[in-house]
Amino acid sequence: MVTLHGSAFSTYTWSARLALEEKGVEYTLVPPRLRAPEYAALHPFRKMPALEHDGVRVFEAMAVMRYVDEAFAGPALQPADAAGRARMTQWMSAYNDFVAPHAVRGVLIPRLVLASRGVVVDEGAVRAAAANAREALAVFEAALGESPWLAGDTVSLADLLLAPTIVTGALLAGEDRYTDGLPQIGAWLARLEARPAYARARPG
Ligand SMILES: N[C@@H](CCC(=O)N[C@@H](CS)C(=O)NCC(=O)O)C(=O)O
Repeated sequence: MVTLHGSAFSTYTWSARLALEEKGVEYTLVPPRLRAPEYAALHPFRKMPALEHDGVRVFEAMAVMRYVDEAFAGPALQPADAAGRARMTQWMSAYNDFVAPHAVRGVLIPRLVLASRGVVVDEGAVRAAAANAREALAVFEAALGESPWLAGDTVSLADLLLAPTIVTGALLAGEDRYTDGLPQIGAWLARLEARPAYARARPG
């Protein structure tokens, strides 16, 4: 029995769901009670996603996704060789450090979450974050000009980590759209969207 604590709006939760769907794992998605005292036992930093499976608890998207790939049967989502695996981890780490802080925390959360709660958004900060996200994504764009997937010839956890941020960014307008002018990323996303797991994991 697998329980994933996370919300539909969360890009990191969506990435974990993509991994679960690619593996064909049945799971229950539970809205997280981030502020509840007991949630600290699932995720001491009170974020999502967090996963529970037969007494195992894992937090942090990257760890959750690796666990899903390694604990269950189904197609491997990590390269078997050391170089390929390092390449996958490199792109996951680069996503966490250079894309997510700008794209997710700097643009998506202010525009799609905070604004709907009536919080006044700092326009200059969002513009700067979108520009930073665009600059970081140009590096991913160049990599995807060299190989169909971030870690090489096969889809991996790195692709599943990045995808929700690209799909959600494309919903934005004007200067917020950090996804414009990235044709290799567009073609890569079309490849990912054609996979059956993608449709099953897509929120709403
Ligand atoms: N380092 C964490 C980041 C997770 C994260 O930032 N999750 C966001 C949603 S995408 C969250 O929990 N936001 C709720 C909050 O901060 O209150 C991971 O990789 O899982």
